[in-house]
Amino acid sequence: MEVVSTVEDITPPELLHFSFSPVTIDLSTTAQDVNVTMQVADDLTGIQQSGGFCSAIFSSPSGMQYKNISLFDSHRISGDALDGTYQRPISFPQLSETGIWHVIEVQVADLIRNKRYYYEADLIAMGFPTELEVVSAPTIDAILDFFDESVADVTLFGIGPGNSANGRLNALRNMLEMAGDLINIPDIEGACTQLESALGKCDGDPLQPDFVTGSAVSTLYDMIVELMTELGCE
Ligand SMILES: [Ca+2]
Repeated sequence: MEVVSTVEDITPPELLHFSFSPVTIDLSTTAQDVNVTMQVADDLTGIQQSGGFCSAIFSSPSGMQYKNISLFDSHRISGDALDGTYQRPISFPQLSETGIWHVIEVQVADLIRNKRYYYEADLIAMGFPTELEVVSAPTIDAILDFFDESVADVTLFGIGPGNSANGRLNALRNMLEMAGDLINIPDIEGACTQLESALGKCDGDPLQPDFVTGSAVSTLYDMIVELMTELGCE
């Protein structure tokens, strides 16, 4: 009788937990950290101790921006190499793409590099979160850019009796520009007053005739409201 004893590790680790916190970040005024937590277990060799044994990739809404986070031994907050929980913050800078970012891949590997990949559908099936909402209030420059682009696209144009349409379009732009000057002083109260007036010219309220119309108006309105919220207007 021949007894062959082979001890080999041919099994990649398993992801037991994946989460991140918070699930919504606001980049209006500063960069924000998102804390990524992973619990990973392996049968024999344990988690690879260097070179990013486990990692996660966040993809921006357009797919043009990626955030890759690698978790090392030093990030283990409990357990051991055979079953441990790891946590590490990942920083999202200001001006990152806004919208819903997705965790598109989590990779885990053991000491001899047996690897396992979890894609977004796998993570969802396992009950783990994959969506991170990134929000940021628009700057006055972004609003003015949107205004000018919309005028160029003819999705925003002036309305008014007689020949007043163009004058009203320009008047609204001047209000926004003035708000920008006041923000820079800074005279936030004055800026809020200007923005409030601008809002009244594109809110669709029949009691106060709008200065502009077109398919871009609702977005313009939303951008002004977001900026006012950010400034703390009221
Ligand atoms: Ca293994």
